[in-house]
Amino acid sequence: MRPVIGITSYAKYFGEETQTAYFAVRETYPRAIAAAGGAALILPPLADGDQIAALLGAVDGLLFTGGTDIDPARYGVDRHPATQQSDTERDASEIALVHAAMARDIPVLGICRGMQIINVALGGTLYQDLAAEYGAAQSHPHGSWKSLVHDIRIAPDSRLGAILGTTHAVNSLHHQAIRTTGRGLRVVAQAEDGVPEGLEDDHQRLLAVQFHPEELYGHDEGALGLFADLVARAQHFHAERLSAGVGR
Ligand SMILES: [Mn+2]
Repeated sequence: MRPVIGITSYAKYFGEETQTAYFAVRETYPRAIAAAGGAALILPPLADGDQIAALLGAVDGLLFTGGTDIDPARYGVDRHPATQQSDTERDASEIALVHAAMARDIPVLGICRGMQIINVALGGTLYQDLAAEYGAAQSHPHGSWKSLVHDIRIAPDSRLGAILGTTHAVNSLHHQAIRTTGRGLRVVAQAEDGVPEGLEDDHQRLLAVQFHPEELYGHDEGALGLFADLVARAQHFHAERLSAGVGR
């Protein structure tokens, strides 16, 4: 049976509607999970702890998606003018989800903002704007989802390295990046200018990337491999939970 992968969504306003948001996610995320052999379940960004506990009983893995910048108050710094408007409900919900997932050893994949929220949830910090605060040598905020804008170099002893090899061409649609890493996390991939592009934990529960494999999986085996890896870890987690008699 396909493992169930919970996918984080966010409030989005469509067209003329400015009073009532929809909880939405780009279709590429659930499509990539389905293509990799999983079953996608879209989760609302509701922060309540009891709901999160119940939802995590229903999923075998979690995918933290891309989106707007995290409120810099979450990592204890003043807001830079280039930082986008915050979604404080989403921040709170996803940080609680990270903590709950880590406590339960639930397999996690983070993408773009997803990598950043994992890092911030575990006490790490971010560059709020690469151009202003890092002096990046490369253009990371590139407008096109499908363009392979820069290479990343990947640690050969990492899980990411086993999936992608030691170098991989990626798209790049971010103006923020990891500055200091959170507890138990390691940067396992960097762009040529040193900007962190991959993150893992010490226990192989958690893998995250700064680029967008969900836009590339159709023609990039490595990108599909990231979702297949999450699905495989989720399958393993599900089997372990069954054998422990916990069920869903
Ligand atoms: Mn980049």
